[in-house]
Amino acid sequence: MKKLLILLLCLSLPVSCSPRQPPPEEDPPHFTVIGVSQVGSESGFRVANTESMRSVFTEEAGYRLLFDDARQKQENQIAAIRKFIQQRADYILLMPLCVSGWDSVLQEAREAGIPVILVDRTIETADESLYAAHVGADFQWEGEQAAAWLENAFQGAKGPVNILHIQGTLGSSAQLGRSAALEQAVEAHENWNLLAQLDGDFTQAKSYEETAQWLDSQAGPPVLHAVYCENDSAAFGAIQALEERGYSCGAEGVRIVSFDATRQGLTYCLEGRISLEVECDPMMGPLVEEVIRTLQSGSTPDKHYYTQEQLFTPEDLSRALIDRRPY
Ligand code: GYE
Repeated sequence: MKKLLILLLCLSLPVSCSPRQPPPEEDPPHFTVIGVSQVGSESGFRVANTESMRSVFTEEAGYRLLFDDARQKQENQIAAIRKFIQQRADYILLMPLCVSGWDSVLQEAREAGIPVILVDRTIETADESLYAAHVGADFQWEGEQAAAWLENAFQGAKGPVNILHIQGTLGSSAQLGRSAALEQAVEAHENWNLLAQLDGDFTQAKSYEETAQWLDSQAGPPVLHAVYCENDSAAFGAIQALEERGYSCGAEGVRIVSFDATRQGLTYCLEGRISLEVECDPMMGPLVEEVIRTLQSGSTPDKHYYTQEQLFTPEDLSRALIDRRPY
């Protein structure tokens, strides 16, 4: 009877009576939590930029990545940042759609003690301390390179130089810098004519639609000397609309200037259909990680880290060089 009682007691208290102790729990691994608010997936540049973040901030390297694609809407980016704050991210990476309207949500991040790093594009704010650092390209410099190339290409032109301008997402720092450089160059050249500025939104579809519509709305086919496309996707859309209407793009026809230098953009350039590619390097993951390490060590990073970029014309290119590029 006594034995039975002990047995029943053991059954009701299995843990205390169990002869084997459970293995001691290991400490949970410590991950640095990174919230990424990506603007969208509108272009080859953007897809490569996301890929670069994903390949650097891996669990093997000690990170947990919270990723949000805002589908080109600022309100989605603001909602994503608030979600990262709730999830207690250690750092927030923001690729901002446009330059304005970030102050309140960045203040919320600051109150929660989460440093925000701007990636690729930058913002305009009266309080620069709302972000820890910015990693990206100098868009005005890029635009100036393109304008200088156009100046050289049309140096001897006797008559007017007619330029069509396909802009990127209006109000983004990439658009503002690249557009400003062209506008200043147009101001500086009496014979440069800006025929129209169309909103290509950094996508091939929008650029195609806007260019086709504009061409079709003119009294006759306009004389075009150059099209300044603010990214490769815009160039693909514009070229498609132009070629469908009998224009030839290249040294003997309309000079297409483009930004990003993606593999596909450079392929068009090798074929001669894009005359100039201004590189814009999306592979910023390693540089962003350096900034995070600097912050983790308690030091203050620089405010801006600029990517190194170059120009390409058809003569600079080969298939092998294009294939070697990471994007
Ligand atoms: O040129 C374009 C993209 O912000 C630099 O955004 C970036 C631009 C890039 O979608 O392709």
